[in-house]
Order: sequence, then C-alpha cells, then structure tokens
Amino acid sequence: MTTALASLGQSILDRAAALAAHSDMEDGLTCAYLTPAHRRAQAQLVQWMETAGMAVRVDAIGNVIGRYAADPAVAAPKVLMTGSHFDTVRNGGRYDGRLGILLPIAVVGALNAAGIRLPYHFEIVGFAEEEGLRFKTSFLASSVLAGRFDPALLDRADPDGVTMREALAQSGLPGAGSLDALRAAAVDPATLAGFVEVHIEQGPVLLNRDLALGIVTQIAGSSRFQVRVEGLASHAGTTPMDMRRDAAAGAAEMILLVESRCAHVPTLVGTVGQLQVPNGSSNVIPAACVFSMDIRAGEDGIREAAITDIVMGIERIAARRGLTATVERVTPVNNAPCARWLMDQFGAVLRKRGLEAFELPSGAGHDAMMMQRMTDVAMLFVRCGNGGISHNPLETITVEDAQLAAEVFVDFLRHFRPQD
Ligand code: HGY
Ligand code: MN
Ligand code: MN
Repeated sequence: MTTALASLGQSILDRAAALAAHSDMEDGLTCAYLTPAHRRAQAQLVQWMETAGMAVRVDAIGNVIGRYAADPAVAAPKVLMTGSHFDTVRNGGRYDGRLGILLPIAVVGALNAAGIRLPYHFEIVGFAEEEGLRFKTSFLASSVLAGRFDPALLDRADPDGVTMREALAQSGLPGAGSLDALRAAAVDPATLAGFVEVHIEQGPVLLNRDLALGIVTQIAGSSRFQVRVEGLASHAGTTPMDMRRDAAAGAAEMILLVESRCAHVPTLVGTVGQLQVPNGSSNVIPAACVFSMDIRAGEDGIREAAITDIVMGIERIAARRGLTATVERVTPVNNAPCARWLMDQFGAVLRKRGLEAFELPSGAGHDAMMMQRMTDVAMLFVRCGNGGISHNPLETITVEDAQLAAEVFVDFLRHFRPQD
C-alpha cells in the first residue's frame, strides 16, 4: 500500500493540469456546462475512473459516477459517496471542485493496485454543474442526484438563447433531457451511508493557521438574484440632471446598499458580480441596467433578514428615482450543517497522524449542500495557497498538501463505519 500511495499528490496535480487543458477559452480555464470542453473533461474523467478500477456510468444530467465495488464477502453493502464538480467559473482555478474528484480517483487507483477492497461500495461523482455559469442554475447536477431537479429549469436559456432542454436534447446524454430520465437519475437515499466531499478551502483560514487540512462544520446558505432596473433612455447632452431616470445610476445606489447592509454583520456577505447596461451607448442615458446579487450567511435567519432589507431598499431607491426594479430570486439554498459522526471520523484520522482536527465553516457553496438534503455529509478542506485566493487562475495547492489529503482520505475510507 505504501508504494501505491507514494506519488498521489503529484498525480493529482498533474491531472488537474491536464483537465484544465479542456477549456472554453484559449488563455485560461472556463468550463461551462455541456460545452465541447465540458464534454471532453467529462470523457477524460470516465477514462481515469475506469483506469483506476471503477465501473463508470454517465447519468441524464451529465454526472460521471464511478463505483469501486465493495468486497464481495460483504452482504448488502451500502454506498459511501464522494465527489465534487468539474464545471468552473469564468477564468477560474483548476482545483475548485476538481480536487474532490481527482483525489478520490487517485485514492481508488492506489487501493485497487494494492488489492484492497472496502466493506461498502465507494462511489465518486464528477458533478457536471455546480457553478451556474451557463444557465444560472447552481447545484444543477447534485439537485438531479438528490431528486430535487426543478423542471422549470429546462426552459432557462443561456446567454445565446439556447435552452437547457435544447442543450440536453443535443447532448447525447441518456434520456436526451426527458423529465423521466432526469427524475430516474435520483439516488435512493436508503442506499447511502453518507456523502463526503474534499474541496480546496477557497479562503485563507488554514493558510493563516499553518494547517494543511480542516474539517467543515457547516456550509453557509446562499441566495442569488437577478435585478432588472428600468428607466428612460434620453439624450446625454440635453437632459438636465434633475430630469433623468437613469437606470445605471439607480443600480449603482442599489449596489452600495448591498455592500453597506452586509458590511458589519458577522458571516453575512453580499456580492454584485455581474452588471450590465444592455444596448447601452456612451451618449444615451441608460434605459435599463441588470445586475446579479449573491447574499450569504452562516445562519438562514441573518441572510433572510438582509434580503428583506435589501429588496425593500431597492424598491425605495427605484421609487425615488422614477425607476422600476424587478428582483428575481434565482437560487436559494439553505445553510447545510455537516454530520458530527462523519466529522468525528475525519477528526480521529487526523489526530491519529498527530495533526490538529481543526474545524471551520464554509462560506463557499458546495455540492455537499444539495446532498445534505438526502444524506449525512462531511467535508475535508485542503489549504489554498496564494493568500487563499479562489475563483481566480491564481488558485493553488501544494503537492505536499495534496499528498497528505490523499493519505488522510485513504485512512478515512479504511476506517469508515456507517452509522448504525
Ligand atoms: O459560489 C460558490 O460558493 C461555489 O463555488 N459555486
Ligand atoms: Mn466555485
Ligand atoms: Mn467548488
């Protein structure tokens, strides 16, 4: 086993680099749902899982699911699931999501090479879509697995006007986007022993504490919105300042409201990451402005209170400026606590190695949030270098941390016992 474990860290980093070569853009990594690059990444994962010794299937939404079958001597084995997403944000990092697929594949390869079977089926899921880049549908892939797919999403269009229904129909995926196939892809929770996700931390907490690994206590809930502000187009040179109904100026005031409302409450954060003046011209007062809004907090009540205040504030600003504002809630996901019994099994493994079993909450969203709706979950965070930056090409981990995380994950799997 020791030989098989020797260079897992390097192989994980090498594969992350190889997977990042499949990109929608030439100079950086963008892998949006069901693009040609996304399909190539998916095919690569199938191949790596098969090589590692897994039986692989691709489901109706495009998830790649590899099974490392249980020791045949075990009667009625349950399934322990792991995984994360292989889609990315625009110009993102190569470890966000992908680490949680590549690390367990490397681990299964090592177990298989050493002839070690586990007393449960171990499944790795490469989730096809978590980031929401193409259809503004974050957690799409895990929602299908968790039996929570929203059929209304099939009519949602990407920026080129292609609906998800059309994209799935042309995808070659099983079921071609039929609702029956998407519903049938749900996993029966009774078969599961739990879900664990390895993920890069995407923040500076572990780095600042000089720790390679951490155990997640809970994942902060998040709500995303699209806000459309409408005003009146008129001449930039002739319309007096007090006669304008400027949608962009109104949006600017609304964005500052998001910032100020979220600024002084612990764990509460608010972000406007997209902002457009559709069909704008430099010499025309903006008739419309569209922006995204992402609000998160460690407690659902804190997030909901902030949302209420912000939406009321947006309406007040619009009314004062003679504008209209429409606020559409895109994806609400509640706070997801991790299961103490699973966290404790990670903690025991870390302590046995003489490492601190440090616990921290996650401010970023993860597939584990959706899986937590159907089974108990836990997450292992791996230190993020470069000051903890993520959703950025500068995102990085070290080969030593990847190696340690893989070894800890092996220990976890070999000691894992389902809850009675
Ligand atoms: O936005 C998030 O938290 C996640 O990385 N999709
Ligand atoms: Mn991400
Ligand atoms: Mn992620």
